[in-house]
Amino acid sequence: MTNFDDQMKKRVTEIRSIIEGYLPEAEGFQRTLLDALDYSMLVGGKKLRPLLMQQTYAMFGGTSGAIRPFMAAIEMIHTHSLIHDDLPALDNDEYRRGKKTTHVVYGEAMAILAGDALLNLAYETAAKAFSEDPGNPDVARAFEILTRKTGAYGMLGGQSVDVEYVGKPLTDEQLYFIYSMKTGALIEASMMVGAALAGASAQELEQVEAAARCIGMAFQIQDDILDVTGNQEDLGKPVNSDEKNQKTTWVSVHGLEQAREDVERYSREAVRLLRELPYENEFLDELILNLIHRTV
Ligand code: GRG
Repeated sequence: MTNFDDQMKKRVTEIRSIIEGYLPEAEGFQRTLLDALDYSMLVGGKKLRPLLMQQTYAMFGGTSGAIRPFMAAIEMIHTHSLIHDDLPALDNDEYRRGKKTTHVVYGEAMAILAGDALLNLAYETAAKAFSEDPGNPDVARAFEILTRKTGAYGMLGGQSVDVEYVGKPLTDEQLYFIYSMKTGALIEASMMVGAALAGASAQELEQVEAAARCIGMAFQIQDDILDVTGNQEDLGKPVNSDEKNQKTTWVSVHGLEQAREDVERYSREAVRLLRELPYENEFLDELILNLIHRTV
């Protein structure tokens, strides 16, 4: 195992325990809802977004515990999006993170409610950062970024266009819009929250946003590639889902070879943009470049 793999394992384990600390006990009359919520959060996943947030925060010299509730919150928002994305009304998928999806285990109505509850819990959790670091104006800056990038001008905006154009051709501009919003926005939020909370300037935040957008593009294009070339056992979710759902993807428009080149180009561009900043984080650079070859 390389030094990078070792560090990665250690950090993901640490992130899992941070997240667990913010999850509610499944008790009370609403126990089934809380159970569904815990199931979805604890079932697996790479924890990439909290990791990117933590590493960007560290790169900008952040040291406060206020990053922890934000790390848990971004994973809650991400998991909410997966629960809802898997629903019969959207992708209708039965497996996610190697386990049955939330609607298969708990029923469709409970999965809708668990997704909604998780989104609310995310903001409730992020708000705890205000008491972790009282009087720090960067907490409010980070909070605003998190809320904006998740909604109609971020992830949900992108997803809405994705849904609207099912089975229809897309222009390059529309495809870029969908990818940079539905997938890119949460990665932008992760890294920008880290940078903002550590006191980054407006100009530095823009640079982080541009780098994160490239990571988001690379990540989604690789997701398209794996949907065609991967297998369910490794991915923990069904393959050929895009074809089944009549989705126009980067691979269906540009072909596999071009898609692979674009993943590499976007990833290298992200690292180049980060290296222009007067800070350094070797682990973060390596993490981004490793995503080019990810198989899960
Ligand atoms: C509110 C009805 C309703 C729907 C929300 C916004 C949304 C649906 C879905 C988000 C869009 C989405 C699922 C984009 C795909 C992004 C992506 C590649 C997710 C997989 O992320 P990984 O690989 O997953 O990091 P793990 O399981 O490792 O956390």
